[in-house]
Amino acid sequence: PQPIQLKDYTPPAFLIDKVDLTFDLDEDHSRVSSRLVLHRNPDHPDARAPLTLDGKELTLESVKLDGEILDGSRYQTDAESLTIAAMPDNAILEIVTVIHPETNTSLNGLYRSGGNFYTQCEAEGFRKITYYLDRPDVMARFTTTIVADKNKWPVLLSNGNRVGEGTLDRNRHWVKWVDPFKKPAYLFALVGGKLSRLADRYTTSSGREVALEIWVEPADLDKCDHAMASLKKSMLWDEQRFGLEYDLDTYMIVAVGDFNMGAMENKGLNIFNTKYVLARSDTATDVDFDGIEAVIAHEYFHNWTGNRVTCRDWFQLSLKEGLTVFRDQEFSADMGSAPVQRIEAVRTLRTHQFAEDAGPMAHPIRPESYIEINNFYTVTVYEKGAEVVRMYQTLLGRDGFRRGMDLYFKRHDGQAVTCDDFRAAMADANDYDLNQFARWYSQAGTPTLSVRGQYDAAAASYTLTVSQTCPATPGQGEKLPMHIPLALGLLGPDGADLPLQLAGEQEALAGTRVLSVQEASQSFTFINVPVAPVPSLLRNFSAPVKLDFPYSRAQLALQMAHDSDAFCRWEAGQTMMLQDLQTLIEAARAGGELGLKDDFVSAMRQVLADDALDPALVALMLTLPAETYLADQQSEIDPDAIRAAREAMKLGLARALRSEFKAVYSRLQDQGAYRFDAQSVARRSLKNVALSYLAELDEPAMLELAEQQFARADNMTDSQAALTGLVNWAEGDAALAGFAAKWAEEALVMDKWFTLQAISRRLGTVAKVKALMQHPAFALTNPNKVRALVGAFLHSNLAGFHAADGSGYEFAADTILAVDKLNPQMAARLAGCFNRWKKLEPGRRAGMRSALERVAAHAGLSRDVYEIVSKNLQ
Ligand code: B3K
Ligand code: ZN
Repeated sequence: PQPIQLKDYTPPAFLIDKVDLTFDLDEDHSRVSSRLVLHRNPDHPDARAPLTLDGKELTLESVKLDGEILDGSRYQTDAESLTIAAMPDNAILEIVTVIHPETNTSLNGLYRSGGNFYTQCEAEGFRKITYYLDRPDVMARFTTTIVADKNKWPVLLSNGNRVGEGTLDRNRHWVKWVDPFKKPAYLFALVGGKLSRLADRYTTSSGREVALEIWVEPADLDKCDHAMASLKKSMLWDEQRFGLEYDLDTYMIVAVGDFNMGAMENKGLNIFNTKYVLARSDTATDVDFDGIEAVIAHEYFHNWTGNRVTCRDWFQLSLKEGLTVFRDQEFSADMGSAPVQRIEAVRTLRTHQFAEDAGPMAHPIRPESYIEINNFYTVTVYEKGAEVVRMYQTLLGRDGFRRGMDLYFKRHDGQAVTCDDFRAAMADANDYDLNQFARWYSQAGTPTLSVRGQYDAAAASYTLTVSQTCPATPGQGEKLPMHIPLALGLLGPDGADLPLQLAGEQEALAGTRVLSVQEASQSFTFINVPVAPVPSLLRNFSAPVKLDFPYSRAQLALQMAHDSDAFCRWEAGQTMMLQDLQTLIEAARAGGELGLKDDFVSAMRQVLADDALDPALVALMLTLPAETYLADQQSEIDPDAIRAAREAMKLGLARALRSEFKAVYSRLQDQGAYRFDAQSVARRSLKNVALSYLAELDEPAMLELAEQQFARADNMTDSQAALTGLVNWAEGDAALAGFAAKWAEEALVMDKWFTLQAISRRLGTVAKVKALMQHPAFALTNPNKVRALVGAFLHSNLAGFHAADGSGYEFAADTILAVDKLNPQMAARLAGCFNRWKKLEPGRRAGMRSALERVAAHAGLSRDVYEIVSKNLQ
């Protein structure tokens, strides 16, 4: 397969004004009739260019041009397209194709799930429905008529407004939908089936009445309230923060159990993974509730950032995704605790995106080439993309950012545009030079910011020297300096913020300020600094970089206890924790003692005793970094040493702070029934972190705590936390069995049951995972199940996956190949488990290499998996 290049972009030869679709849905095939009104694009360089429509896995029945049936000599087809060479400048093209949703296991295009019909068209799924110009810069007005059996598929939905319905012979009925907004094909959606609806209403700030509908399988109707509440909050927030209102009379969300990702922002008809809609306190955890709120918001926000203004081509994906993730992060910060949200976002970025940036798939947030676009829905495009958007706001201020957004919509509403258009709107609205900032879009890799401080007591000045470097990434050896906002404060000996005054400034300002770092190396001098300060750097994580500053242990402890910036406070703890984990990893490799340092233990004790701190922040400060993140800090990865070190730290803290953890655990026992609000969530999170430490102690009394919590819990957060503590011990078996019996009918709860075992240090072995794949609740065709069991094992169980005998690698290769036959997108996600292979110790490295080579050599590999394994082997 040949890569597609950004530099090869050309405008489409034709544009489509209007498309009328008729779907005739049935059990063993479906027929799609399409009528396109097209005209030649004056912006295309060749005024006589042929019309080439995209199409895949379609059975063509007929082609009509301006009313005349074309015989086979007038057009050509191949596996991916239909071409008509002699095309008038204006034309009406009618095409009939037959497709097979009932055998479509890729979950891309039109497919079946639980008897119902659903679509997924982003990025290039529409071409599996009918021949079309399946590219985001072709925007058309869609009309959709759906015909189907009345009893089997009573509910028929598509984008826009329902304008008609009726009955036909043979017990069939039809429904017609018109979407008044022009849109690219990737935003098309259709749903047909037996579904129940939760209905509500919303009145926009300008008085538009919007009908809100959440459609689910009838048995799930009692799990939609949180999603509906989240939708209403999102609608209000976007009006208040960005002045953006909803624009149709109906907003529909449909939940489906077979879905490749989280959710999809189709115009007026979002289709969601059930995981991001369904929640009841006994089936969903606090993390699930948060996730639903965030994903509902994300898809809703896409209506403006993505749908009203869309991408010119798929290289611009971060234009809509980075921006929309930033918007959902800001929303979540306003709904709950802003510092907690920020720290969690940073943790995700560091654990997953920094790893991507350091591996064979490293790419800038605007990639320059791809083989399969679905492989580029990445943490880089999404989460690093959101960090880049956040940096505009950090540099321009909230009001400046809003001015930029307003100008962006004023200029580009209804258009398909590029990341440069967004940057230009930000620059022009604020008269701010963002030329150097463009490098964030073109350079891959995580920059390191090295900062050194020099205090001059005689001059009462403090000079920070800031230098930046960025490691080479595949295909990008040379890197130029980036434009980096560095937010900082200076702490006095008591940990309080000192006033900040740069040389040349008239006044000192209290608190945080943002330095604009643009050179490879540059200095900033603060004056009137009365004492040698401790710099509080990269406040609120003001840029997606690695920070290098030689903090002493005492300075870290001071920041942990006093920094006014919650992120820096957490970060200081993480830095100390990482230093000590590194020492433990080295000791484990050398077969030495695995003891904890006293200053670390007392700093942690102080955190635990600090009643003034938000319990959620305390919980985060006590949470150890993931094994995979520790792996990424090593020059050569030894999975067993990493696991041993991490467990030694957990057990060491549990022993040293046993009574503190017990006290916290008892203090935070819930009074009364479950509530989902920031305060209750925070209390539960700290209580359950305390339990997770106590459950490390090999003491019957501690396991009893977990058993009691498991038996009494009235909510899934507490139930899952207790079970997590138990599964590492033999005592967990009974609990696991009870859990499976109780929740056999709840697919999303069974996913948790699979994951717990996949990542358990006791159960998470290759043999156990293989056995679980035979469980009746498991299905290789269902992405949630594959992610819950196989994905969790390959991606989150470092020592299990990297079993020294190589069995994990053989299992990964076999499973990737099996899934690839069914669902290439899903298989490619699993194949990412090899991305670290070059950094493993030599024995495992050889095992990974041969598994990778076996996958690469397999005949009939999808483009998706081919791209991942070939880039790994380069
Ligand atoms: N835009 C979709 C993702 C589509 C993924 C295609 N493989 C969901 C989202 O980001 O909101
Ligand atoms: Zn998105």
